[in-house]
Amino acid sequence: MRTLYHFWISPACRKIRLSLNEKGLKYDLVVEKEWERRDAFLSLNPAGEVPVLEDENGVIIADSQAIIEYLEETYEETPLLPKEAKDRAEVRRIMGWFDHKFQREVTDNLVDEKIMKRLTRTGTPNTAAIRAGHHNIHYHLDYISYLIERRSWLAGEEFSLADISAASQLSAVDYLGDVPWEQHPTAKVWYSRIKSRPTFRSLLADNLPGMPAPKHYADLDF
Ligand SMILES: N[C@@H](CCC(=O)N[C@@H](CS)C(=O)NCC(=O)O)C(=O)O
Repeated sequence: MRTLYHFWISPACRKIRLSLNEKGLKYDLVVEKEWERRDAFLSLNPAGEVPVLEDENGVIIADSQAIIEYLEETYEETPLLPKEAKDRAEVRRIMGWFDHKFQREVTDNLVDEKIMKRLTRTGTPNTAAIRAGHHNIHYHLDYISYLIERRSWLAGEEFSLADISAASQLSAVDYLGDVPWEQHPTAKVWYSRIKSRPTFRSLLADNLPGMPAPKHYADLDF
């Protein structure tokens, strides 16, 4: 069986869960509290980070981008990257935007401060960081609206890994109720289209022990 070592609220892990779901690949989820630095997990990934995928052929891959490329090259039936090199480059540009820029400017400032610090008992949330996260998210939602006003999906006419990367980040912040959807109706419509995909259902069923999701989180007409 295929196994994914993950943590619920991790955008990098959500990116892999969504990609496996879109490709119709079955897998078992193992919750890995990576901060506990288990020897058995460090032997799978010396970087000590989730996600880590153990494929049914025994191949073990760490790092979400490496896993994504492996899945695209190994399971080609449902491609999540377009054919043309210029279009693939645009998908990768937008993936980078959300995996790194959005993660740094928004997710780290909100999810890490409000959830991960509590789980890992590494101090109290930094209010300046939280304020910055609330401020920065508007710029990113404006950019999503700008793209969606010109394209069907973020990187072009097809749903792709660009939408998966962005939705993985936003869904983690939405778990906190910190996405100002009302002020960004075009971005909200884009997210509701993704939220209603059957492949997204498992993410909407997440419930962190002791931190239940806000009502609208799993609501398709939020
Ligand atoms: N480059 C890695 C980073 C993933 C990552 O940041 N994972 C976080 C959880 S979201 C983690 O495991 N952090 C533990 C650590 O930094 O030690 C990837 O894309 O898979």
